Amino acid sequence: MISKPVERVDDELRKFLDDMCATMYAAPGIGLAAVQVRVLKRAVVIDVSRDEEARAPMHFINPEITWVSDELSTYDEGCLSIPEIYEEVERPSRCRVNFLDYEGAEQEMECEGLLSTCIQHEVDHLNGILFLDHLSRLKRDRITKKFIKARRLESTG
Ligand code: GNR
Ligand code: NI
Repeated sequence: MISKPVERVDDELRKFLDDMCATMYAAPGIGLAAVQVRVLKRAVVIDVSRDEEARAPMHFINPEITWVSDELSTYDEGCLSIPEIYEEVERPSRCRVNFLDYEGAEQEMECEGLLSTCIQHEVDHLNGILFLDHLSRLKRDRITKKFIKARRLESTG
């Protein structure tokens, strides 16, 4: 499921981005891709500030990762689309991303730390990839089985 490029950054899109932020804060999460609210647009919001008093939402429209570092780092990732599962995922430590901002202006940003991990996680969503796809087959199978079992328990009460 691949999300489609945004054609125009207008008030309607900005309203949608504001709604996405509200959903992200309510979850709560540090990032959200439009596909997670069932809209197949290449739009992402992120706030890694972790300070409820001073929110710092970032908006990434049509984000493209143009460079990644050879150096890798590992982060214990979670995903709002895969509740209650947390796994260590290895990704490039740093990356550069091109995108349109809230005003529709072209931006380039070099990211590191949690922001780098998060933007890579979100761009994956736009390309139909989940963090589970970065795990070993063994780990992924184990999680899939856990989900199947949980669903079976739900249906049998
Ligand atoms: O809230 C989230 N936390 C998180 C932690 C580590 C790496 C990525 C993330 S993103 C996640 C929210 C989400 O699912 N975004 O798609
Ligand atoms: Ni996610």
